[in-house]
Amino acid sequence: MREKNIEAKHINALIDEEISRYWNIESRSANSIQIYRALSVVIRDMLLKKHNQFKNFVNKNEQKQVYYICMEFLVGKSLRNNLYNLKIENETEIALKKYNIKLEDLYVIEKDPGLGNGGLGRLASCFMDSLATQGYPATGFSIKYEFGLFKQKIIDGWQTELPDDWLTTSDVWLVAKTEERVVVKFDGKIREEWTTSGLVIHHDYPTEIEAVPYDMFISGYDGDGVSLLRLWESKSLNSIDMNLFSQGDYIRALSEDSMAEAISKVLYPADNHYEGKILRLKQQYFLVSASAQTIVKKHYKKYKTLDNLSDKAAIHINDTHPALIIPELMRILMDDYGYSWEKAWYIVVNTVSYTNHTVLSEALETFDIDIVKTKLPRIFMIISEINRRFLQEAGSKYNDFNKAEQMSVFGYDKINMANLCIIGSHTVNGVAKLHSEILRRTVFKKFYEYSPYKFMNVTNGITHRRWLNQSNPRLKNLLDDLIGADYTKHPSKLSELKKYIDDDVVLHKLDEIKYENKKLLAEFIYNTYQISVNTDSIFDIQAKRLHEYKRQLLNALRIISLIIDINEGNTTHIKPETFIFAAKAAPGYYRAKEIIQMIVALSDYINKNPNIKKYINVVFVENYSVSLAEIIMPAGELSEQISLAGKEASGTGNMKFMLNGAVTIGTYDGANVEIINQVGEENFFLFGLRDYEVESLWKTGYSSIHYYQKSLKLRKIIDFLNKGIPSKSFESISKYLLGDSQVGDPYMCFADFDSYLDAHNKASSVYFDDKRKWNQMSLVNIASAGIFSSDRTIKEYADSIWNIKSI
Ligand code: H2P
Repeated sequence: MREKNIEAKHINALIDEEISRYWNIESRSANSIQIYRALSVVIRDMLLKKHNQFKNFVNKNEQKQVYYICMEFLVGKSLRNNLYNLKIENETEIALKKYNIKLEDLYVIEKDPGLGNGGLGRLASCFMDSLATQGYPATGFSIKYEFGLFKQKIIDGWQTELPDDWLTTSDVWLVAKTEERVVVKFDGKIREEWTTSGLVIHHDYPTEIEAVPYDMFISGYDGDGVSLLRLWESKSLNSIDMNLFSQGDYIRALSEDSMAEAISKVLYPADNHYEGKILRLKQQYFLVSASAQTIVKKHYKKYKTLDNLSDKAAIHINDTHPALIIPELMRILMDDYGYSWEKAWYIVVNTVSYTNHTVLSEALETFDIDIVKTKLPRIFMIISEINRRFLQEAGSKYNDFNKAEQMSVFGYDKINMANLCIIGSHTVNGVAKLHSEILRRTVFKKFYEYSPYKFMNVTNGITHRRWLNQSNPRLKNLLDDLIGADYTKHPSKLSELKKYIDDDVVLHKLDEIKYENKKLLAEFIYNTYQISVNTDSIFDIQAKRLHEYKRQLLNALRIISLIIDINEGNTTHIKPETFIFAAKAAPGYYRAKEIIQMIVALSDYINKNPNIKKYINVVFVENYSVSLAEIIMPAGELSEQISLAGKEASGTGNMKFMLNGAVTIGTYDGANVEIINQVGEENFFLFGLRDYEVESLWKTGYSSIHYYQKSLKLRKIIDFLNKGIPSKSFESISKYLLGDSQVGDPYMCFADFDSYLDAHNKASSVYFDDKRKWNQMSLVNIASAGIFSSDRTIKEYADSIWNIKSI
């Protein structure tokens, strides 16, 4: 179903009207930016209208809806996605002829809103698409960071961070709803008083900040659903101190203003240590308070009670970042609506659910007790009471208060947000089977023993409509021809491709498509970096956040080993291979930045050495983003998913690559495990330790030196690093690997090195000696990817966690 009755001439009329209204000119003389803005406004308003109809229907039927709260939403560009989902790309392309411009020219104008670090934020955005497409009523809440995550530029080999001013073009997708702003309060003192009507809490709030909503609409594909993403902007309420201003002290008069507005300035990079981060705490409370107030107000207005909140609203907290919504809802219910603790608690727990996305201790957020106490005194009081009651209950149940204490929200001087989330939610889920099992077995063991019924798994997914249909049009066309376009809404139908497993024509076509996509990526690389890559080589890609556990370093060590072999003339086993990396490192994460520096140095070295470049090449693509991923994924042949087993919660890049026909080289980790289940071990290059082997190796004492001494290759690699690439020494990395003051090689690259090389050898012998088999492997991967569509993921959340129905 195409968007009803939209023809090119309607689109023209609407664009013309916008152009004349905004710029008071004839559309024929408008430039491409004006046309981009006008068209985007036209589409945005179409979605707004459609969303209103959808909302009215949901309201009329008193349907339950989900509120997805997340500090990150990596939405990617909107124009193409919306035109595609509304099925009016062709009509728009025709309409644009009038202005002598192509859609592609408009797509490049739009800037990627970088409102996320990586998988977490992109997952949230895929969910908005799948919710809308399947007709589930949904609102996402986040912050309108003025500068999303930084723009990455490599200067002299080192990652440099620049501000990312995405709003200069993408602001057009936002609709300000100033009239729906709310006030968020910080600081102050609390005074309790017993009166005849019970305990009364007096509270003064010296700091009041306004949260102004900006709405973005995310279309569903071929249906009536439209998701709403509401982004909050912080504004100072007392934006100017008139006293100071009139005394001529302009700067001080404005300083409160800029402090308040700092809340929605930038997105915190992942992997920064959060302790003591007052701004981060303020951002989190700002998001949840504004969102909770809105949800409650809307509900109360409609139902005149909050007793049935959990019947009509499912509030999902994505990772611990929005954990404060639990005490905030308690505050609103008790202080603003007069609920008793017991009744309020019942409502809150039955409304809230929580997803955990990591087992890494540094990412399991904690906040200093003192900071929370000063900044959010009432919230602190409520958290303390939640904890007191919980420990009381658990202590009595166990008849052991010390045992209960192990689940406390409070550490020595910290508040443990994950514990708060588990206590205050009705369901807790991990994001892949293995991850959920590890949560139950290790990180959340005590809680699992206490309330096993709360824990479940929902394996992540990606929207194949963006990651295949839109970003890989050649593959989409082939699939449409072979199996029909039904898979677009019913991704499990991708499996029908399997019947072509022995069809040489189809296998050849898949090969051609991959080659064309590789050419596009090669062109991009050449145009951007003047590096030419061999399109007949295997494209081996690792694209994800840079983190030690994801082991870009392991990949780089293999590259060094190949360079050493080539330099020694030992080339019989070496096949043409292009290594492509794309990754941002958190600005304060020195080791990650050093690994980028090393990869860039390898790239420079190879590009100056024709003898090495004959065989292999390395490219580091800067500023990884959703849009870049859309060029990279379709071109991937070997997908590097090589985290240390037990560390990657799920991964979603692994799903995007397989959907586009790449074969994975990977460890038994995260969703890789489920990919193997789908494709079979024969269509996956598996290597490395299993998670339980990693655990037991830690327990018995991991010694990288042991592997180093046994392996001539590793010894040569360390010599190479110490000598320098070509003159810059990477001795600090060799020290890191061998152990200096700490345990060497904490993510066990050495332990997995030999098996990693074996897996690569297997991959290259299939690719270069039996291309037909490789193409079959690729086909099986595409055909098995349906289960990793976020449509399936969302259906599981809807049925088993949120209990919401699609319209
Ligand atoms: C994280 C996890 C991934 C997971 C993703 C979404 C935090 O993303 O590490 O394993 O797939 O959430 O659940 P990332 O590392 O890409 O930032």
